[in-house]
Amino acid sequence: FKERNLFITFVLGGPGSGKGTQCQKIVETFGFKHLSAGELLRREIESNSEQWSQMLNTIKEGRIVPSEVTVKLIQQEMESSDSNKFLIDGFPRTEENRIAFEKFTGLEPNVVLFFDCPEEEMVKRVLNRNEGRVDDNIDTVKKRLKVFEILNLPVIDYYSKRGKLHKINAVGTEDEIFEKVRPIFSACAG
Ligand code: UP5
Ligand code: MG
Repeated sequence: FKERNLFITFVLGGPGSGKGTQCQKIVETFGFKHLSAGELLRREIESNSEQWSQMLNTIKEGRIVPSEVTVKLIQQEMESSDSNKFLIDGFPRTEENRIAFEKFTGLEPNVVLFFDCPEEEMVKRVLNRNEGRVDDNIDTVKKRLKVFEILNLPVIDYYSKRGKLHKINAVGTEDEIFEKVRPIFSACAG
């Protein structure tokens, strides 16, 4: 990895804050490789891997899958990609995730985005999504919000203190929000 001179962006925010939506726009405009940790886990469950039933339960409960599982999936994707610019969406969820990623990959993010969205708006978006996700129901959303607040906010705080955090108000249309994202990458990853 070290020799590849990678540019890594972590994309954080609560459930339904628009991480996936904005990542798609960043990919179209700046040509990053998008890796959604949640998507990788859902794909792993569908492929009937050894731990699929445990992972499915964890996601239904809105809890966090063990770091070694997620980090391994992300690392494999990065190794098999020829891109140098990665958007890692929805990871790290916990301080433990963050430390495991640093330890196993030897990498740190260049930039961290945080889509800051009010809870009512996040709930509304998730419940409207209708893509058949097992965790898009009111009970699980409430749990996901709690887990976000307790476990992910400390990670966000960590990157804020290190001067890597870009906090973006995630209320508005998708295009309005992207106009706040664009300058971050125009400046550093053009
Ligand atoms: N939408 C988007 N932008 C909008 C806007 N500006 N105005 C109005 N609507 C907007 O958006 C959500 C919905 O809102 C969509 O319908 C969209 O069209 C609309 P989306 O871009 O999908 O939001 P996103 O932040 O990506 O929401 P998501 O639900 O994917 O976030 P989560 O963080 O909850 O889900 P994720 O897939 O990352 O994780 C799922 C679960 O996997 C976790 O709860 C956890 O159990 C597990 N997980 C781990 O254990 N470890 C990990 O490292 C990652 C995940
Ligand atoms: Mg998503």
